[in-house]
Amino acid sequence: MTWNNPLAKTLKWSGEISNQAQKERVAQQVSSFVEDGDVIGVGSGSTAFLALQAIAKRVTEESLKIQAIPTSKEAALNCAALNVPVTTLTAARPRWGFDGADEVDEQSRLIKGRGGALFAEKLVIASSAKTYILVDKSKFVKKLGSVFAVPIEVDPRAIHLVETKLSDYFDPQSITLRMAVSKDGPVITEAGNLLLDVRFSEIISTMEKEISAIPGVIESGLFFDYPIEILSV
Ligand code: ABF
Repeated sequence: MTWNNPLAKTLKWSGEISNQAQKERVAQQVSSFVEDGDVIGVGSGSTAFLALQAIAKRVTEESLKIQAIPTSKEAALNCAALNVPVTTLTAARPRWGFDGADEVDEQSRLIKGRGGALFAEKLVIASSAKTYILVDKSKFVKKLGSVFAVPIEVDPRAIHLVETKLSDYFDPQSITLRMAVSKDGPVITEAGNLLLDVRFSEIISTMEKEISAIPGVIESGLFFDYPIEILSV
């Protein structure tokens, strides 16, 4: 019996993709790295979405066997829609992976997490031997935090504690609880947590570790010391 994948027709990026031509070029580039038998970490965001499509095309055309480890439910659904088999970090270690970013500085330090999937993104990046960070030119900044706030995922029970500690330790310019687009309530992450978007006057190299050490912080969107390679046009 033929199985018509019911998800295939759901494959569409919600909204407009900024700098799409540049993102498609890096997506094409990363798709050439796929080898038969690969286990690949699949990031979130529109650039990763384009890369996944380019990879799925090669997989179909060349009958490659790969497994994906998605970093969000959305990425998992896209894998399903493209007939890319998925596995988990408990079952396999990614040989490599790909993901996007919001900001990249001159030392290849990143801010990630605009889509709210930073926790899984960090787990997959930290578990992979290498992750290609796919960025268009708009993502490069001289000073980290120039455009985006730093997202911090927080257990709801610790929201006051974390806000207090962040204010005591770093004197941030602003701390905002991320709200749903409908404004009806806060964004709840896939792991059931809240997100704080924090603007700092300066982001220093010890900050990722210091923020993670606050009880109740799940992860921050600072990605400082991981085996990554920036891929841009
Ligand atoms: C994910 O998608 C996030 O960590 C980052 O915030 C975002 C980048 O989105 P896009 O590729 O759509 O610019 O990688």
